[in-house]
Amino acid sequence: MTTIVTPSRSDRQLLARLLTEARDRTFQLLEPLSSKDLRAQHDPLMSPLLWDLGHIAHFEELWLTRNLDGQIEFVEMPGLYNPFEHPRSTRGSLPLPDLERCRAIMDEIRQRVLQRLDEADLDSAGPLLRDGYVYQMVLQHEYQHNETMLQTLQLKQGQPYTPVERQSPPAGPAKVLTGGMALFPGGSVPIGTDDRSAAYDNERPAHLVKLEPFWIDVTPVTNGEFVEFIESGGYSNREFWSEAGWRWLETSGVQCPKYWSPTAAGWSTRSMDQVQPLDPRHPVAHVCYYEAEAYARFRGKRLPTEFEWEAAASWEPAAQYKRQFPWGDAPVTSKLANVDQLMFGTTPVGSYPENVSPIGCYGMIGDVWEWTSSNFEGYPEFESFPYPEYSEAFFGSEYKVLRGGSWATRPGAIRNTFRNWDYPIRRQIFSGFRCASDA
Ligand code: AVJ
Ligand code: FE
Repeated sequence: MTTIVTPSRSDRQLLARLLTEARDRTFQLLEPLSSKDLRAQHDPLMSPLLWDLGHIAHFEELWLTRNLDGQIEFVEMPGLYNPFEHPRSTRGSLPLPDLERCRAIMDEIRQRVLQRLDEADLDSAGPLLRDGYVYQMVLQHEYQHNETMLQTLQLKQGQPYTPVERQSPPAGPAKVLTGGMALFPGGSVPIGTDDRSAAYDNERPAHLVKLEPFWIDVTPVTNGEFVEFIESGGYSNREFWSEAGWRWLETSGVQCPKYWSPTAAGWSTRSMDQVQPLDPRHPVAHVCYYEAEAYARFRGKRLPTEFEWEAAASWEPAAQYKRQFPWGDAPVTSKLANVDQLMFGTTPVGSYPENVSPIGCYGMIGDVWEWTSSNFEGYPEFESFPYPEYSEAFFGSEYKVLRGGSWATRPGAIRNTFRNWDYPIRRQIFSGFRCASDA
């Protein structure tokens, strides 16, 4: 007797495993927290962690049960967990169910989701189910909220957060390779993707962008390099700052990256519960767009556009081939790059020797998100799918694009074409940058 295993059968098993794995990680992150810490609004910028939890589950219910019965509108998301009804700063006063109750709701939803998955037609003609797209979307939603939760945990008031499991950095000294720049020869470069199995609507469609030759930093800007900016008066030298940047600087009074403190022995930084002397070899983190922009001017450089960033990360000019990841098409793992959260911080630049792009840029994926000079806009012929509130609602000049993922990004939510965005003043995100210049 032979058993015929259809591809969609194994796809279903894979998706079920991924859903379970995502949930396990979500709960692992929250394991060390008291019920008070789960409910607290630790910062006006962030939701209570209990809100993220309930929101993750109700988003999943909306897309993996209700939407399979007939198209819904995103605004039908239940009131408590609808992000558009409740701005983050107000979520601390919502009557959120406690962890036990929330967990029961999440388990109940998940059971129904897995039942539906058993019958789901992943070979469907419709783009929502075909190749499991909607499942990949829901998975990435949970992954992204994990990173949001880690921003909250880093901001946490009271006792600093102590993870239950922590990875140590790769052995062996990192190659010291700061300060260099790589040349991108320019030309017509494919940007974005036509993938419909996992990519978000904002990554589509693939289209050619004509680029002039440019230089781009081989590594993200390091703490050591950033200290030179501070020590040469970077935060008080008007000429390095854009008008909006200078306004931000004057109102915020900022003098260094977030989570840095001056001590008698020099700078120290905090990553979760670990306060350490500033390691000059790590990429600078928790800087806003304006700080990145000012630093670039200080060096006589500029920030790359998101297209330059993507070209430098993905394009093999000689082979005319576009890689999915800087190192090639092998999926992201925490062996290849500092991703997947469990490092709970950055690593020295160059710690992952295989994490190098065709033109020789290190660490484009992992450690820190990288600010680009681009506004978050739809690509030519952008089509909103499956709901405008993920991307389209945020298009415009208010948001800047960040690329490349951070140590807090789960591997399933990062690739060369992935676009993140935030306000240019935000610093609680795991954000750094690298510079570029015209060739
Ligand atoms: C893509 C990170 C900007 O957090 O606002 C989560 C991801 N969208 N739930 C965000 C997201 C809906 C989004 N970012
Ligand atoms: Fe969300």
